Order: sequence, then structure tokens, then C-alpha cells
Amino acid sequence: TMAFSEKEAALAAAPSDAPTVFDKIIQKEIPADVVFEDDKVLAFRDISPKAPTHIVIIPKVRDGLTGLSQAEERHCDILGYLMYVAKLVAKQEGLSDGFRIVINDGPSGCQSVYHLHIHLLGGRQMNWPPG
Ligand code: D5M
Repeated sequence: TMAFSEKEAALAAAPSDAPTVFDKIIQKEIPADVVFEDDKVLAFRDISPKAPTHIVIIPKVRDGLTGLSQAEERHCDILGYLMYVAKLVAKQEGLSDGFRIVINDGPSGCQSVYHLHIHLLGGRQMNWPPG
């Protein structure tokens, strides 16, 4: 049986340690609609939004975090901070009625960019279970 649909297979990418498009966004080599930035993290609007508000929150230094499945104990501080920033950005975006955060991991999780990131989605009613 297929692990995922053709559409999901087209979205997902093979796991890789290679540089990603997010490095270029961090280096300001390609533009992004940045909504939050400090020395540790960057948050910008997703290029292919799945909700009225769809923001990607990333660590500026990947440090082996291609995805959550690669997390080690040394990553606990940045992982916690990313969650906190998700909350700050949700508030900044006016998502007072609720929101969804998502971390896609690996091919079955439909991950396409191998630099850990949190999706922040809001501005509409979310469904459960997700697709
Ligand atoms: O999520 C990776 C997300 O990154 C996906 O929703 C598209 C988004 N993306 C990819 N390239 C860009 C650029 N250049 N700007 C903004 N957003 C981008 P994943 O969970 O890996 O599928």
C-alpha cells in the first residue's frame, strides 16, 4: 500500500542535510515577508498559505535540526523558544480566538524543507483530524 497520496508525495521531499531555501531567507538572499525576527529566530509568511494567517517560524541556526526527528537534548532551549515565539506571533497577528501549530516531519509527515520549522495557522476554523 502507498504510504501517502500522489499529491502528498509531490509535496514531500527526501530528508537531506543540504542547505535549504530557508538559509537564503535568513541570509536575505531571497525576500520574505518577515513578521518577527531576533537573534535566534525568524518568522515569515508562508509562500503557499493554507489559512488566512500562515507563518513559518524557524531557528536561524539549524544545528542539525533538519526536522524534529533529529532533535537532541541540546536543542531543548531553541525548541521551547520557537513555541514561545509562535505564541507571540499569534498574538501579534490577532489570533485571539485560537490557532494551530504544526511541525511536519519526514516524508510521511509531508515535510518539504529540511530545516526545522513551526507552521502557525489561523484566521479560519481548523479541522480535526488534519489531512
Ligand atoms: O513546510 C515548508 C513550508 O515552507 C511550505 O509551507 C512552503 C514554505 N516555503 C517554501 N519556500 C518558501 C519561501 N521562499 N518563502 C516562504 N515560504 C516558503 P513543510 O512543513 O516542510 O512542508
